[in-house]
Amino acid sequence: MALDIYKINPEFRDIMPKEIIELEENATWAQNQERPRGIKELPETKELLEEHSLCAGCPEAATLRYVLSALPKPEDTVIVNSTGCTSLMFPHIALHTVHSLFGNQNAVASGIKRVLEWRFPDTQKDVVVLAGDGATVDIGLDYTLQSFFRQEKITTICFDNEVYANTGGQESGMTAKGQVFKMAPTGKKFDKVPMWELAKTSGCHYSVNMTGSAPKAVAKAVREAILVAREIGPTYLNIYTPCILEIGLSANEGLGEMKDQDKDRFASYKHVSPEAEEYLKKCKKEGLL
Ligand SMILES: Cc1ncc(C[n+]2csc(CCOP(=O)(O)OP(=O)(O)O)c2C)c(N)n1
Ligand code: SF4
Ligand SMILES: [Mg+2]
Repeated sequence: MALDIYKINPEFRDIMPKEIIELEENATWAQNQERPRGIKELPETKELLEEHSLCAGCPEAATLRYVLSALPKPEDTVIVNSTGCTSLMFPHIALHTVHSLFGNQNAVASGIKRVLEWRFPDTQKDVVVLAGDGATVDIGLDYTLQSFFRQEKITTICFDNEVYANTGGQESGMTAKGQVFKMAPTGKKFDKVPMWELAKTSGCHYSVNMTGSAPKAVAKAVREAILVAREIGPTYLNIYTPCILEIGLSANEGLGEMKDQDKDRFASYKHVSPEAEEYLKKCKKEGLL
């Protein structure tokens, strides 16, 4: 049983911190366990991420919670991260995570996926990359695309805040044309790279562009992307999680910004290959979706 990974040794139970006991007793784990798992359970169950050191109200933190709540099999999932604001949450996630050198995340994830398939041929292990736009589309673009070209069975999630936030506001390929940042004072000179389209052209079987405004929509995309990656090939999610600090919004304004962009630059884009579509129908019949 995969959940045994988190069973506390009875001899140590009375000295365990309350948080660890709660994690064993109240977290939602895989779908086929007694307790159901999904976005609806999020308000009532122990979360896999409860604390973080991001700015108050940062949409990345809320969206990561939705992502974690939607993993089909969290105890058998490895999440690969890269340096950036997202990496400030990773030490607090109660799952297997790997921090890779900035930009290398898709190469590292590809290796991990291959080794896991070889080491655990009878267990489904999901490998998910979660990194910022600077890591995914700028400095790591080569590795991102190569993993798509090679049809690595991994899911790549880009938290697109359209800036190098963690290093104080440089423009990235995902920054919108004309945008001025502290360290891009003359404004971006060319258009935002449509990474979701590039993902499709480069071999992704499932590619979505969306914002983090709607928890259920994020959860659905995450689950579909991971299931397709298991059986068919690489999948990509581009999720707008604005850096409220760099665009001058206050802590309670991130959601409104995402909602505004749902109708504008992040109006929903979804590509599903014919093979992936067939497979998702099968998953639905089997109750995996
Ligand atoms: C190899 C390497 N190059 C550069 C850096 C510096 N660095 C740290 S975070 C970061 C920006 C991250 O931007 P992004 O991936 O968009 O994530 P965000 O902080 O915006 O969430 C950079 C350039 C580093 N840590 N390691
Ligand atoms: S700098 Fe921006 S992306 Fe980073 S934690 Fe703060 S609001 Fe979030
Ligand atoms: Mg960024």
